[in-house]
Amino acid sequence: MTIVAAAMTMRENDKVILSCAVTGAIHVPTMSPHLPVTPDEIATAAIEAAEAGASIVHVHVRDPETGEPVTDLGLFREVATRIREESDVVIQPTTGGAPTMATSERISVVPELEPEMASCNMGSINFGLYPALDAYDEFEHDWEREYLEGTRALIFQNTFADLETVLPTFRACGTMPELECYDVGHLYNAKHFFDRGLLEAPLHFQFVLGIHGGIGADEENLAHMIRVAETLFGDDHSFSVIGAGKKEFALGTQAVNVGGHVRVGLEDNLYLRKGELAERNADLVEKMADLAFETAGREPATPAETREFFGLKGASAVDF
Ligand code: KMH
Ligand code: ZN
Repeated sequence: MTIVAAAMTMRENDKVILSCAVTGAIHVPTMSPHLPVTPDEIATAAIEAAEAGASIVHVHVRDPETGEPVTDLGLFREVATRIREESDVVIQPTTGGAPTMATSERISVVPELEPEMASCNMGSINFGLYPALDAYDEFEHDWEREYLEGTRALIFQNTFADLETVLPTFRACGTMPELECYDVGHLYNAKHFFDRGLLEAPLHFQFVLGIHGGIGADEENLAHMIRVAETLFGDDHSFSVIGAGKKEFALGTQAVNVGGHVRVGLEDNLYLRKGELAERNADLVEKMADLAFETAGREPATPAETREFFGLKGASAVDF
């Protein structure tokens, strides 16, 4: 299938930047015994993912006892410090947190850690996790059912006003925003802020396909997002793709074949293949690295190459 007709002008990189999102806030512990929960489990998963080829690790934290997503800055620092003891991987904290958290709470990790990079969500959406309830009769922890059920009536809020506060915070901290776009309109939101000077090149997008409330995880949808980004941003941008759920590897392969980058990890997908839970985040990274090489001859970028490509301030400029 020809998925992008015109020649691409986006920023080129022969290597593929693999990100690994090791735990997130979408899945609950009942869904997989392999979901990292404690700071030690999260850090170990991140270190192993880096060893398998990820040059960025995307980090959320959870209550170590219950696995509930939290924004505890002490836990973020603990995880980051522990990763840094053993790896030079780019540590990318979330500012998406969980759809249940306030925007002001979610952004607080940026001024606290002043990381090289953090996720930045480019628009509001419904963020429905409740369909997963059908697959489970019982839950390990009391909070899980209510958490999933609550998303039926919840908006993941990232308004224009929110972004008018969030984007200057990134800039003040020297933190590069990775722009999470859950639908095509979010690219136009990014264009709006780019034109106003609140975002500056180079821009790096994470196209998130497959969230219930955002664009579906289909090849045609990804091709469309790539085309729109190309039209709006040309050589000012690069992109990576999350295929949430079972399309993780199909959409990842589509992305690498046209010069894009890929995120995998238990935040987005619990399965290594149909019916087989992934035991380690590193196994997902390894599988994607193999696919990228087999289908496009692209090797994983090292953390140093990723820092250079994005112009990140570097690990030595970060205090953890
Ligand atoms: N949870 C994903 C769908 C964030 O943490 O800021 C996207 C994400 C956003 O990782
Ligand atoms: Zn996340």
